[in-house]
Amino acid sequence: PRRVFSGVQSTGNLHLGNYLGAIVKFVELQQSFDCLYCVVDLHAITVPQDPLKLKANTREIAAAFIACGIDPKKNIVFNQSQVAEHAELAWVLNCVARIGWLNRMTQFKDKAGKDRENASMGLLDYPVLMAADILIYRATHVPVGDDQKQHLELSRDIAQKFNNDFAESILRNGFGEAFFPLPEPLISGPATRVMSLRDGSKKMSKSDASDYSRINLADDADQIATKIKKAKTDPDALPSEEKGLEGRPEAQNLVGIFAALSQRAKADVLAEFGGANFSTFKNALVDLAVEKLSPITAEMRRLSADEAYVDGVLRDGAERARELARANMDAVKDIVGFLR
Ligand code: AQP
Repeated sequence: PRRVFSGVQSTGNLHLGNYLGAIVKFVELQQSFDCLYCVVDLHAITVPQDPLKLKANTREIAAAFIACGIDPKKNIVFNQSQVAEHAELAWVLNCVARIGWLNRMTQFKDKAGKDRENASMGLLDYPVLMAADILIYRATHVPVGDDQKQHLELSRDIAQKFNNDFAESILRNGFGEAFFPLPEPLISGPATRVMSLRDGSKKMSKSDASDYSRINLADDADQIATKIKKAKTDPDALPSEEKGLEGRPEAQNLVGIFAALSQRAKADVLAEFGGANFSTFKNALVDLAVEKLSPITAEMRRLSADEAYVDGVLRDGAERARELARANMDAVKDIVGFLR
């Protein structure tokens, strides 16, 4: 069966990149797949988190999922730490993955910075836990932003190596040729990598020190307008064809955002705005962004305030997730040779 899994870390400042790169896809996919959408709080603590804020951030992401249109009855919406099998499978996969594979991960290199010896073990192990998140449900499809492509490839390598290492036992236990499907990344559309509004060479990020670098889903209309109007651009007018965006990262980014928000192709947006200067285009983008994001922001605020409701959704989702996870973990135990 086709099954979707994806996660968002509960690290605060959920932004337009997370929305267009991931959450919009989550909403589309619920029509044709069984989907699990997870607030990955175990991943969040790979860098230090304030315990009180972590809980609030977990609720905020769950509220954002629902506010964006994810139906928590139709799909499974939960937070990772409530389903112990994620960490349990991660241990087994740690013994499958190779240290060299993890040392090559660019996100680890970026986040660990120069003082690598002092990064948490968890930060290095982040992609293995991500593989466990996906594989514990034997998910087949994973919608993510472009920055997660390398981690998804690693998940496939880990699944493949597990299938190879335990091939005989998998067969003996009645699972045929392979136990884990190789999960397919779903990365598509005009905004798979939304860039910082201050620097077209850096991705829009939760942790950027400048709040002007990103549009947060919690921003109000005035903040959205100010940030878009202050966004870095070059002095030229917009081109009328896509190839005119080459070498103009900021223009590329704003046109991509416009296209994604209006569900149009970039070429189509440029056919309309080619020759216009940035102030005209930015005004149109402000109107569009406010129109699309304001209802989400309002609903997110309303839901975030209702802790009992959000906690109930996550508890219910965790119960349903646990049932699937437990059956697969039992199978993994049999395959690996653990007595139970
Ligand atoms: N700029 C982006 N453009 C498109 N997609 C993005 N995603 C993140 N940033 C962009 C996608 O959002 C999903 C959830 O990501 P996450 O919870 O791992 O968030 P993150 O990548 O940690 O977010 P940041 O902003 O990048 O945090 P820091 O500042 O810690 O580096 C994923 O599918 C991701 O691809």
